[in-house]
This record gives sequence, structure tokens and C-alpha cells, in this order.
Amino acid sequence: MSHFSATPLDPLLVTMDIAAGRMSPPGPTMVRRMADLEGLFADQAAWARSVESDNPVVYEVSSSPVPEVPRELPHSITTIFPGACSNELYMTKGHQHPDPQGEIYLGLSGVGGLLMYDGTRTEWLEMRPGTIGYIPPGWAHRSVNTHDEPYRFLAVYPGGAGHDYGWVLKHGMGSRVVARDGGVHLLPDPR
Ligand code: M6P
Ligand code: ZN
Repeated sequence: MSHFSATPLDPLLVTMDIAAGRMSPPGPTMVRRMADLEGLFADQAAWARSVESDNPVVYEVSSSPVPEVPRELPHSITTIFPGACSNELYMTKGHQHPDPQGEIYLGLSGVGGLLMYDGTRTEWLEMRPGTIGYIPPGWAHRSVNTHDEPYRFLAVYPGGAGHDYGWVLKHGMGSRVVARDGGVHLLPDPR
């Protein structure tokens, strides 16, 4: 079966409802609860307690109808809610692109960070409304909410890039992002 859409999309106007983290017309949506982040937070006992208590929504993703197929440029708004597991801030699972291709994030509301790891080096970009974080090909990427309101960003990525979650489970992200003493800190996470 071909990866390419039989019929390319027509030009499309998409409206972002930034306050709600939604796109119109809507495409697929995804909700990730604490149970979906198994093996990612350092304090696994705290993770298990959180899953057992109310299994909170950590983040959600609302996409436009542009599909994840080669040549297309799918895009989505991700909302990471404020919170922490033990002291590790709420974050996305993080992934590599099996087909190494770049991606851009545009901060929409709230404050967060874009953590990137190429297996050797860790990079951290502070993201605010209006800032663009560029993810070069080959860098795993994870987003983190560093403040006390929802952090929202727009992602635009190549439809054929794919999502490899196993790479991050195995190699980590080089650093963990924790709240401590009223500040946000990156702690080395050697594997
Ligand atoms: C952004 C994009 C998506 C990604 C989503 C959630 O919207 O990078 O491709 O799926 O964030 O991140 P993750 O897939 O790591 O859970
Ligand atoms: Zn990506």
C-alpha cells in the first residue's frame, strides 16, 4: 500500500481557538493520561500512586484534518496541563522521528520548554507565546509545562516522519526537568 494519500488535500483554512486548544475544522484528537506515561517519570512509585488515585490528564493534542502521510504537513495544538509527578514537571512522552526530519513548534499560550536530545547533547529552549522552537532532524523532543497555567503550542511536522517512543524509553532525554526551591531545574539523567 502506498504511503501517499490517493487524493492530496485542497488548500485549507484552519482556525485556532488558542484559549481552548482546538482547531477548526477539527481532525484527530488525543488525550494522554498519567497511565499513558509509564516508565517516563523518574519516581515510578509516585507515578503509580497518581495512576491509582485519579489518573489525571497530563496533556491533549488537537490536530487539523491534514493527515500524517508523506509530503503533507500535519499540524496540531498540544496543551500540557500544569502539574508534577513527585517534582518532575508534566511533560509529553517525547519521541524520535524514525525518518529523521525536522519539526517546528510555535508557543501559543502559557510558558514551557522544549527539551531535545541527540543521544549525546541535551538542548533546552524556553517557549513563550510567539517563540518558535526548531527541532533539527535526529533530535528526540519532549515538551514540558514549567508554569502554573496550561502551556499550549502549535506543532508543524512532516507527515512521513513517524513517531518512535521506544527510543526515548531506552535512551531517556539526557535531562529531567524538575521544580525545586521555587525554580525550574534541568537535572542530568545519564543512562
Ligand atoms: C506535538 C507533535 C506531535 C506529537 C505531540 C505529542 O503536537 O510533536 O507529533 O504527537 O506533540 O507529543 P508525543 O507524541 O511525544 O506524545
Ligand atoms: Zn515530532
